[in-house]
Amino acid sequence: MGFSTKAIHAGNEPDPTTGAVTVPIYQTSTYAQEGLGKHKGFEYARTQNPTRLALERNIAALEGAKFGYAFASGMAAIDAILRLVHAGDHVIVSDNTYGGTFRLFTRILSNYGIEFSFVDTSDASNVEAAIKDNTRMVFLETPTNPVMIISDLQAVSDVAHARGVRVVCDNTFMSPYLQRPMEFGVDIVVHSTTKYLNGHSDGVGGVAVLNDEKDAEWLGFVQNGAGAILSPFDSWLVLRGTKTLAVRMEQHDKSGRAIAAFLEEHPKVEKIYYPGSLSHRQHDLAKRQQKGFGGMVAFDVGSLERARTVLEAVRLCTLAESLGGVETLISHPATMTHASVLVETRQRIGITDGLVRISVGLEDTEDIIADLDQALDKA
Ligand code: P1T
Repeated sequence: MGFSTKAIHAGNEPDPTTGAVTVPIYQTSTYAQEGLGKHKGFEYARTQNPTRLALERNIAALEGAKFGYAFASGMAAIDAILRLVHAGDHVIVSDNTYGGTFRLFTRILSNYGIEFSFVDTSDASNVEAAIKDNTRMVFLETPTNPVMIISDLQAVSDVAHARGVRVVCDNTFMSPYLQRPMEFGVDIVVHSTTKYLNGHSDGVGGVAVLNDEKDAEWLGFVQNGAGAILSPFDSWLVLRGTKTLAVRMEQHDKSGRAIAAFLEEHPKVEKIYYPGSLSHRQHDLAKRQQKGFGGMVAFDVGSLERARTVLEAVRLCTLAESLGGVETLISHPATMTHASVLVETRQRIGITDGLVRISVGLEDTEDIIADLDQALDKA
């Protein structure tokens, strides 16, 4: 079955009571039981909800996984996944991740005896070298937010599995349409559904999918036990979003490539970060494990002053955090999404004061380019 067929039908069976072709929003907190211990598989809405279940099945199918769990945000999904490790365990993390992931690991979870090592996972031998006897997880983000560093999913999975370590991949930037990490051996895939999966900038959510039965059972237990579930309405919005994921990603990818090419030639732009560009040092790897390059582009204009000018001069692009929606968003990682990352780390990775990030939306490509062009002219 093709990707779009799955996106439209997996988990989306017509409603058994009415035949409604769209899964209804089951806005209920509980379910009537026929007798003690006699029910239809639904007891209480934190534990099970048909709309959420439909979404979990849908995204699991798109990533090629058996099990899926939807959470109240991408961060809640990542937090739940980290409940698979315990005090005294060690986790290896890509040294460039979304700032919120870095903050969760270093400011919250490290207080509970979990040890984190941030390494450059773009070279699998760095991961291999960082594995210790107590390493239980490798957490990858690829491409990374915002400087688009790629990790070789197969190579990292191979070195981790050789030592019995599970591999998690945050696939938010690509969506399962452009990259399916499990096909390269990754054990758990996580998404902020807030982004491409929802696609319309109207809901916050997260999802984790996996195949291992024991880990899945525990993740389901954590979802219910800690309770950071996705609401029925937000589940429904994401279900609606994934139906058009393929066509949206095609257009994000098409415009992303055109805008990266425009920026690369622009005299005011010192450097661009886009895996689709031939100048990206990992272009070949990106081509191997991704179906396209997507709509996230970052570029450096050399100074905070020039970045501010661009960010404040755009008219069509909206200055805002987040990404993956229909409208083009522009942001300043150093002071916005990655403000919680240590300054030294930011400098080393390339998150400079002059770095600007664009989430290329679905407006006409030439309109986005014209807007960036007039804003860059002022810088
Ligand atoms: O915002 P939330 O749904 O909790 O998702 C967190 C998250 C996780 N992983 C990646 C790769 C992300 O980019 C994010 C959120 N990112 C932004 C809000 C942003 O503007 O980059």
